[in-house]
Amino acid sequence: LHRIPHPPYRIPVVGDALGTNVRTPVQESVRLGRRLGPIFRRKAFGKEVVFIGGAGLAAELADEARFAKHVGVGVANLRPVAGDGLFTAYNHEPNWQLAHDVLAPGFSRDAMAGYHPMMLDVAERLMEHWDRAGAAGSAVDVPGDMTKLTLETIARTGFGHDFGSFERTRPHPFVAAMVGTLTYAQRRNIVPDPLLPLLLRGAARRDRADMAFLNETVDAVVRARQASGGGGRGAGGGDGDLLDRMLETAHPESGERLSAENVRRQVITFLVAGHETTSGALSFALHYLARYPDLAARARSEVDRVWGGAVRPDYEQVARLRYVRRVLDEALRLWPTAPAFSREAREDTVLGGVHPMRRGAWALVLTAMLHRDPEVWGADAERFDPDRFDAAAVRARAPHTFKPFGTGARACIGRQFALHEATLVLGLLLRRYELRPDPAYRLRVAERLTLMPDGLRLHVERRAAGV
Ligand code: MNH
Repeated sequence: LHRIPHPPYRIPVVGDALGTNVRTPVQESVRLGRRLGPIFRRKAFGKEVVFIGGAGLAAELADEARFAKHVGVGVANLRPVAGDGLFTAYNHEPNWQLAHDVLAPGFSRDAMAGYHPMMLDVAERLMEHWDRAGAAGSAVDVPGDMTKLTLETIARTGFGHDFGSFERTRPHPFVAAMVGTLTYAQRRNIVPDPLLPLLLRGAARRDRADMAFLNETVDAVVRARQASGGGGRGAGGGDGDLLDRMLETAHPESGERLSAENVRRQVITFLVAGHETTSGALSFALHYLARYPDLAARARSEVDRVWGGAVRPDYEQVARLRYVRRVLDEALRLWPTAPAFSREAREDTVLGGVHPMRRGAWALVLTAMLHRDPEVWGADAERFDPDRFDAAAVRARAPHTFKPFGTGARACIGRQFALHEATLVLGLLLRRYELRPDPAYRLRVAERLTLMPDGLRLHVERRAAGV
C-alpha cells in the first residue's frame, strides 16, 4: 500500500476526511486523482479505499479471469433495502445466478421490441407536458421530468404499474423515499460506523421510514398483479413482463423459482436501478444539446432524415439514430451517472506489475476519472465531442476504456433497455422542440451515489417543422 499515493495531510483516526465534502465525494475524488495519478488512496476513520482512475489499471481490473465484482462502497450500503437483489447480491449468493437466468430473457431483442410502444406512450405524456410549458413560456425542470419519464417507463414496461407521475406536481413519494435511501447510503461511505447513531440519528430514522415506504409500494404492486392473475402479457415477448417472470418463471434447468422475499428485493432493485441512472443520462445529454446548438442541429437533421414524419417511429428506427446515440455516449463519458464500480481479486495477484493484492482485496474504479484520462481521450478530454464515438474512433481506441455500464458478468443487465429508451426520447424531443438554455446556468452536479445535473431548466419551443 505504501507505494500508492494519498493526500498529503493525514490525521490519525480522521484520515483524509477533513475538508471532505460529503455531498460530492465523486467529483472531489476525480479532482484529487488529477493530482495524485492513476492509482491513489483515501482514508476516512480507518476505512481506506484504493481508487483507480487510469485506463491501463482499469483495463487490468476488467479481466474477468483475475477479478470479479466487489459488493463494496455504496453498493453494500444498499443491502438493507435491496438485499440479495441482482445489483447488490454477493457473487457467491445462489439467488444471483437464479435471478439472472430467469430475468435475462426479459432484456432480449424480442422483449425490448415489446416494450417499445409503452416507451412511446410515456414519451408522449412527457411531450404533452412540455407542449403546455412551451406554450406558457415557462421553463421545464429537466431532471425532474426525466425522472418522471424513466420511472413511468420501467414501472409500466416491467411491472404494468402506473405511478401517475405526470399527473402530479410533486414527484411520487416513491422517488422521495428512493432519493432519501440513496443519499443516506452515500453518507454512510464517509461517516464512521461507531459515529453513525450520533451523526445520523435523525437520518437513520428517516431512512428506516423510507425503506418501509419502498417495501410497502412494491408489495402493493406485487399484490395487484397476483390479484389480476398475471397481467403483463402485453410486454416482454412470450413470457410476460419482468414481474410475471419474477413470479412465475422457473429456472430453465433447475426448475427453481424466486422466493417472495427475493421478488420484493428484485422489484425495488429494478424500479430504482431501472430509472435513476437513465434519467441522469438523458438530463446531461439535454444539457449539452441545449448548450451546443450546432451539435443539436446535426442530431436533429438525422432524426428528420431517418424518421421523417413517422409520428410513432418503430423499434428498428431507433437503432438507426447513430449520431443521437453518440451524443448519449459522450454524455455518459463525461458524466457516467453510475460513477464508479468495485473489483476484487479472485486470487492473490499483482496489479500493474507493482501492487500486490491478496485474494479478496479490492479497488474502486472511478469511471468518471477513467473517462477523462488524457492518455485515452487526448488533451481535450474535458470537451464534449460526440465524434469520439464514430465507428472509426471507437475501433482505434483500446478496449475497456469506456465503462458506463460496468464490466463482466455483473455488468448492467438493463444496458440495451436504457440506450433504447434514451435514444428514442432524445430523438422525439429533438424533432419536436428547440432547446434554449438559461444563459446564466453553469453545470452543477449533484451526487446521491448517482450523478444528476442540479437545477437544470430549459425553455422549449415547438419547431415549425416538428412532429
Ligand atoms: Mn444498470 C448494474 C449502470 C440502466 C438494472 N448498472 C449496473 C452497473 C452499472 C450500471 C455501472 C454495474 C455496477 C457494479 O459493477 O457494481 N445502469 C447503469 C447506467 C444506466 C443503467 C449508467 C443508464 C444509463 N440498469 C439500467 C436499467 C436497468 C438496470 C434501465 C433495468 C431496467 N443495472 C441493473 C441491474 C444491475 C445493474 C439489475 C445489476 C446486474 C447484476 O449484477 O447482475
